[in-house]
Parts: sequence; C-alpha cells; structure tokens
Amino acid sequence: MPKVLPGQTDLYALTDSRLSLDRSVEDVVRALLGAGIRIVQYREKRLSPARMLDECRLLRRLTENAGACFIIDDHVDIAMIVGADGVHIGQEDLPLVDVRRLVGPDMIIGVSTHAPEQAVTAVRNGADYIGVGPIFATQTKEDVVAPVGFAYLDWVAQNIELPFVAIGGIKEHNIADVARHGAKCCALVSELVGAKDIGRKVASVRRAMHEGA
Ligand code: 3NM
Repeated sequence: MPKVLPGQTDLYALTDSRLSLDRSVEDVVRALLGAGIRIVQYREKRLSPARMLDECRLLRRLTENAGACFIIDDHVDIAMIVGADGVHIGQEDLPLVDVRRLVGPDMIIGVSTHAPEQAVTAVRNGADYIGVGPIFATQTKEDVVAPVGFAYLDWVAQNIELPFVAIGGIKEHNIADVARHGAKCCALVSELVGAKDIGRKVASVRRAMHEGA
C-alpha cells in the first residue's frame, strides 16, 4: 500500500466528531476519500479507547480500500493494533524517540511543532513529517499555543527539508496565502468536516489553494 506523506499530496484531513454536524465518522471519512483526500488523521479527544479502536478498525479498512494513508493522533497503541500507516504526536505526548522504538522503522511518525527548535529536534529524532502551526487562531484544539503566523511557516519552508503540513485555522478564504508562504500541504479540520457538502468543499478548497501557489 502506498504511504503518502504530506509532501506528496496537497490536503490532509483530520476527523473531529464534535464538528461533524452529527454525521458518523464513517460517513465523513467516506466523503473525504470520495473527494480525493489521500491522508486522513483520526483525531478524537472524548471517546473511550474501546470506541476509538472500533472506529479506527473501520477507518483502516476504508482508507486501505481507497489507497489513502491513515494516521492516528496520540494513540500509538491503537495505531499498532489496527495497522495504521502512522501516528501523530504533539509536544506533550510520548517522546518521539520512545515512540519510534515502539512502532519500528516503518510506521510514519508526524510531530506537531510550533517553533524552530522543535522542528530541528523532530528532524534530528527521526520524524517523517512535521506539523507547522497554528498558522491562524483556531477553536478546534483546546490546549493550543498562540498562532505562529507566517513567520514560523516561512522559516520551515526555507530551512527544513522534511515534508511538512501547515495547520490551524486554515479555510478556503485564507489557504491561498498559506500556499504562497511555501506550504505544499495544508491540514484542515473544521473547514472540511464541518462542511454540509464535504465533496464540494474539498474541491473548492483545493482550487483556492492552487490559485495561491
Ligand atoms: N493542531 P482547524 S492546530 C489539531 O498547531 C491541530 O499543531 C494544531 O483545526 C497545531 O483546522 C489544530 O479547525 C486544529 O482550525 C486545527
């Protein structure tokens, strides 16, 4: 199965059942995949581990059938159980070197970063890609740091060779600016899962992004 990294696709979608207009995670991910999304991250903060495991087993099947990359936020154990392509960790989660030891050399590990020294450390410790954000203010992440704006994104675009994905408050109306600042891949949560017509939203976000690049 192809393992798609952020450098190889333009949009990266994350789930959030609280923002999905009462649709199931299955319906949302089917719509995302149907619209051509090639990386899906499962990010659910309030469900029990057993429920997350059930959902991730299902999403593993859906993403596999679509040839898409499946990444799980935080939960290294669930990622290993369901055979996800990767795991995504934040600065407050288990350290990258320990996660790498646990999951082995083949699983993708993505790391959220918010400042140059975090990016350098993630690269040195063997991350496969980094998240760069939050570019703009966002309500989606609870313990989020202040927006880093374009200054940090510009720095990453100029100094980091690892694939990276810009995240945080990215919408159809501002994604062109993010692309202009060097982001070849953008991650969106509320703008995609909160859209009434996810397929049309993916298409219009993609169009807007490429007009800006
Ligand atoms: N990580 P939305 S910002 C999950 O900066 C996440 O690392 C961030 O949600 C980071 O697209 C964020 O709805 C939430 O603004 C992004």
